Amino acid sequence: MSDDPDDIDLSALGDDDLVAQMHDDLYDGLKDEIVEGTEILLSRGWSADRVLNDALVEGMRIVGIDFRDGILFVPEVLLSANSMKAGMAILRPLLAETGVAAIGKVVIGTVKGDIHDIGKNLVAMMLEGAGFEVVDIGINSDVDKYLAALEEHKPDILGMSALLTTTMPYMKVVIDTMIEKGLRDDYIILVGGAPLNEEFGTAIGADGYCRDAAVAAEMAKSMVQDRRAAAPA
Ligand code: B1M
Repeated sequence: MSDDPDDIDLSALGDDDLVAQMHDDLYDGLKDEIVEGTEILLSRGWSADRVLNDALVEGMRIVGIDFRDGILFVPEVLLSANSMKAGMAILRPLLAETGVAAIGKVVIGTVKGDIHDIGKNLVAMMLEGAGFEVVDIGINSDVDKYLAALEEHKPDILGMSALLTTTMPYMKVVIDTMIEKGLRDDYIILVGGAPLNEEFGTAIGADGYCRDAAVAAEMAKSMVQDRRAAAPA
């Protein structure tokens, strides 16, 4: 806490006011305050996923609305995104704390032309929390990058993320290339991202569309189990 009299003492706020203040701080891109708020909520016994959903994801949803409406612009949203990432970095080990052997492996990346990675990172964290080993190949991933990662890591699942209506069709390019190379059926393919829906997932030939990170973790678990159960002994 600084000595500036205008500074708010976050630790003096009740839970609801602190969460509301964190939404404002995320909006204003105040990374240190988001880190502090995250730590305070955890120290008050909040679970990591409650902090994530109520304080961070909800705050980012508000940022998204004003970005859409032209009230916030790219530099401001980048500051918000960096603040969100700083909060997520504190939560990551807590969400991944399952202590069980990996139940499967996932390669995940954001598609070519798309640099949005907050949702993908969240999905990766939830998958780790569900017991998966996750190989994150990052943003702006072209088909060669996906194929190289599949070849190198031999995962059970390929996960693809897209946040733009202009980049989501690239998921089909990756799947079609896998079909051409005879690789498609070796992997479970899950897709997600705000502009997608179930119909799109089916149309491009994915095995599943995941509305959010919790759905991704559930779907990944059940699909890997089903596939193993169906495999010849
Ligand atoms: Co971007 N952006 N952005 N942006 N941005 C959106 C997506 C947009 C909807 C904003 C808006 O207009 N309302 C809009 C897209 C419109 C459209 O395509 N129809 C948009 C635009 C237009 C742009 C630019 C073109 C702006 C510009 O330059 N003029 C530009 C594009 C850059 C590029 O990619 N080439 C751009 C840039 C940026 C920033 C760099 C400033 C920043 C990204 C920072 C970063 O990610 N490191 C940014 C941000 C932050 C957003 C919004 C505000 C927030 C996205 C986010 O992080 N959401 C976003 C508005 C919005 O979505 N409300 C917006 C929080 C996150 C937890 O949710 O990503 O949906 P989400 O992930 C969820 C699910 O979708 C799902 O689970 C996640 C967790 O629950 N999921 C998966 C996601 N991926 C999955 C993969 C899976 C499974 C589930 O695999 C198995």
